[in-house]
Amino acid sequence: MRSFNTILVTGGAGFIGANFIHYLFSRPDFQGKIINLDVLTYAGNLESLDDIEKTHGGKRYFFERADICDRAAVEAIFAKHAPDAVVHFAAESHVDRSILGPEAFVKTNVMGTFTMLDVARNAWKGREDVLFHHVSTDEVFGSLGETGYFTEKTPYDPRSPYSAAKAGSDHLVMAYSHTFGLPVTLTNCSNNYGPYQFPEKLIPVMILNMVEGKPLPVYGDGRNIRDWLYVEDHNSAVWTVMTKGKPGETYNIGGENEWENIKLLKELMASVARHTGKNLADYEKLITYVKDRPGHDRRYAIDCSKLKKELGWKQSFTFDQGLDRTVAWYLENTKWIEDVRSGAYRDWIKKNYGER
Ligand code: NAD
Ligand code: TDX
Repeated sequence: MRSFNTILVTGGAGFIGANFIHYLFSRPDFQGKIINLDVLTYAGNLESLDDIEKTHGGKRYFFERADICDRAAVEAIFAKHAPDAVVHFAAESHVDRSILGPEAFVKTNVMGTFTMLDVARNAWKGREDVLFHHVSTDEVFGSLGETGYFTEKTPYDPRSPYSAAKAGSDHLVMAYSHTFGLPVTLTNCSNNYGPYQFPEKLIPVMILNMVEGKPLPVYGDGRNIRDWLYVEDHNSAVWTVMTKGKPGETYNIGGENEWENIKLLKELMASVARHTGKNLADYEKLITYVKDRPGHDRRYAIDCSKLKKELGWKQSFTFDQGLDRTVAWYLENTKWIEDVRSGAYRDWIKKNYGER
């Protein structure tokens, strides 16, 4: 089992990264330091880590504002903190935004990943007691029909600018392993949900629109299928692969929990209704079918048996438990929601870190 002294987490102010930092600090077997490298795009929010900053700031937790495409800045962070592991979450992550403006996706996901890899290779100079873990998505495998699953051997077939740029980053990671011997692990995960997810993704959009009595926009016929995983289960899988995975290998992570969007929405309505005490009918009347997402992948489903069999990981949260926690979190954390939506938080960033 590998252990690490100093872990450089990129994108730690985003949804999964912030949950990962909370998760690591809750683990008794991790006593090292975490460096959070994040440029704070619209999707990055340091409020998600206020409690961590208070408890561990300046001792075991350090924030560094930098762009992963900025080689000099990344080199300086490596020189200052000497990490022995990188967990690379930073990315542009929203498919709809990649359709509206693909360039940022190519820059951050491809060039940014290249920069992280190349700086790590130069800083680590052939060391074997280090690890670069790359966090990727099931979307690189394309779209499934009614049957079948993505395995680690499924050929890549990305179909949106987001998934194409993530596929590019995955190829670079494996190339750095094969060509330069950089110790890497790579995971491809299905759709995550949970606290701190930016309200542009399906589940938070729908929860907040229900509470505010706004239309619930269902793309196309609502019958696209996603495999949903509670974010803490994703992070326990990432940690399992980092500590026990074989360098140079890829592992699929999934919830084994497929839902048609429209059916998922009905589950979510029931959960929100339980929390708010409102009638289900009040939410059902908000369902609004809208124009489909261009190139909308029909079905994703992950076979994660390699991770389960070889490394002994399993999911800990049922879908009911995960949804219940997520709904409760969005109903309670109104300040976080107001701040990420209003731009008040962006003003705070400008004041403290300057214009970027
Ligand atoms: P997110 O959009 O919530 O967060 C991304 C974070 O990266 C933000 O804090 C942002 O400020 C930071 N960032 C963006 N560009 C940067 C740059 N150039 N330099 C430094 N920091 C930058 O994303 P997320 O949903 O937390 O996803 C994290 C990772 O997991 C991504 O690589 C994504 O592809 C992958 N993933 C996500 C899901 C999902 O369902 N959300 C599923 C599988 C894989
Ligand atoms: O308002 C909506 N209405 C709707 O019907 C939104 C935001 C989405 N949808 C549909 C599109 C998808 O079929 O819901 C499904 C989920 O959509 P998203 O939340 O945008 O996620 P998806 O496109 O599946 O991608 C997510 O999972 C894989 C993450 O955003 C990616 O970062 C991750 O790699």
